[in-house]
Order: sequence, then C-alpha cells, then structure tokens
Amino acid sequence: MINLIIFGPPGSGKGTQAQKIVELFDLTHISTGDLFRYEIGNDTPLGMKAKEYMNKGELVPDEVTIGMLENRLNQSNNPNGYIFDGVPRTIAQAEAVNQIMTDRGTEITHLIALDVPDDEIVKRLLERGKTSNRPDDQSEEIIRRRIVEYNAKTSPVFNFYAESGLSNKIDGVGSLDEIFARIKDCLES
Ligand code: B4P
Repeated sequence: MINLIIFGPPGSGKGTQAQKIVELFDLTHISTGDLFRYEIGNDTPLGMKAKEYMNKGELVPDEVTIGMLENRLNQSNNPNGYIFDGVPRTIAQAEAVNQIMTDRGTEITHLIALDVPDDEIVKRLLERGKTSNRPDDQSEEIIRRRIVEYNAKTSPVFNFYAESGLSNKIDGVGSLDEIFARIKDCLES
C-alpha cells in the first residue's frame, strides 16, 4: 500500500504530478484544494468560509480543513492507497492525518517534496491564471502571499515526517516526464 503525501510550495507541480501517480499506482487522489473549489462552486457554507481565505492567498483554518478531509476519507476505502495533494499544510493537519490513518489501521508511507524556486512558481501560476479563473492565481502579490504562508506554516511539515525517515526532496524543475521519473525512483527505491 502507498500512502503518499505529495508536497511542495504552491505551483510546484503537486496536482500535476498527482494525476500521473494516481494512474500508475491506482491510488485515490485527495486534493484539499479541489475539494474546497468544489464547495465554492456549489456555494456551500464550507465553500463560502474557504473562499474568504483562499482568495487572499491564506490557508483555510485547520478545523475546517481537517473536518472536510475526514468526511472525504470516510467515503473511500482503496486497498492500493492514497495520494494526499495539498494536505497536510500545517503541523496540526499532519497530526490529524496521522491519527486518521492510525484509526484506519494504516499509515503514511512516503512524503515527496518538489523543490522549485520562487520566481519559477510565480511564472507558472501567473501563466495558469490566464486560463484557470482562479482568483488566487491572478496577481503576483497574492501568489507571493501564498509562498510566505507556505514558508511559515507548511514547510515544517517536511521535518515532521523526516523524523520518521519518510521525507524525500526532489528537483521539481524540468519536464513533466523527468519529474515523474524522479518520483517513481523515490517510490520504488
Ligand atoms: P491547491 O489547490 O493545493 O493549489 P496549488 O498550491 O496552487 O498547487 P497545485 O497542485 O494546484 O498546482 P500545481 O503545482 O500542480 O491550493 C489552493 C489554495 O487552497 C491554498 O492556497 C489554500 O488557500 C487552500 N488550501 C488547499 N489545501 C489546504 C489545506 N490543506 N489547508 C489549508 N488551506 C488549504 O501546478 C501549478 C502550475 O504549474 C500548473 O499550471 C501546471 O501546469 C504548471 N506546472 C506543473 N509542473 C510544471 C513543470 N514541471 N514545468 C512547468 N510548469 C509546470
């Protein structure tokens, strides 16, 4: 069973690579960003709450995120495993994910972090913003705010899993296939 956290700053290629990994290993893809965008698209109370934070480039509060994640996992039981894309983004979320997995009789098996310089992130997200209709991809100021949030609140999650020997960092710059090959090497080694 593979329970992989695909990790890295906004725009590092998490969602992009997650789609390829899911296909190869027949995993269930859990993207909290996609779950929030679904809620926003349906004008739900949870979506309205999340939107306040996402549009400013801030993280959605932990209690909202963790509750939504638990609901999503309760709807699924994939014996091959899961890919966690964009979650955990704080230490509190990492502790919650570990507890949820323990309750299910399993555990996180890998964390793979995609290393991408800030200027490349800004370039990628402004490019995506031309077609994505995502308010958080529209301005460099908001994208830089997301990077600040990542450095302050999310990057410590790498060391949290490194303590159990689960964290790996790979170069996230290159073609999609090159990066996918690096991820496969990591999962198979
Ligand atoms: P997410 O939806 O997770 O979005 P993201 O950080 O922008 O990354 P994503 O995975 O979508 O993009 P990717 O790097 O693949 O989060 C959005 C917001 O939701 C957060 O800011 C936060 O407010 C909220 N949120 C979500 N989860 C949360 C949580 N757990 N707790 C609190 N808040 C939460 O790709 C980016 C672009 O780069 C794409 O256009 C892609 O085509 C391009 N790209 C990818 N790989 C490339 C490569 N190798 N070369 C060139 N371009 C590449």
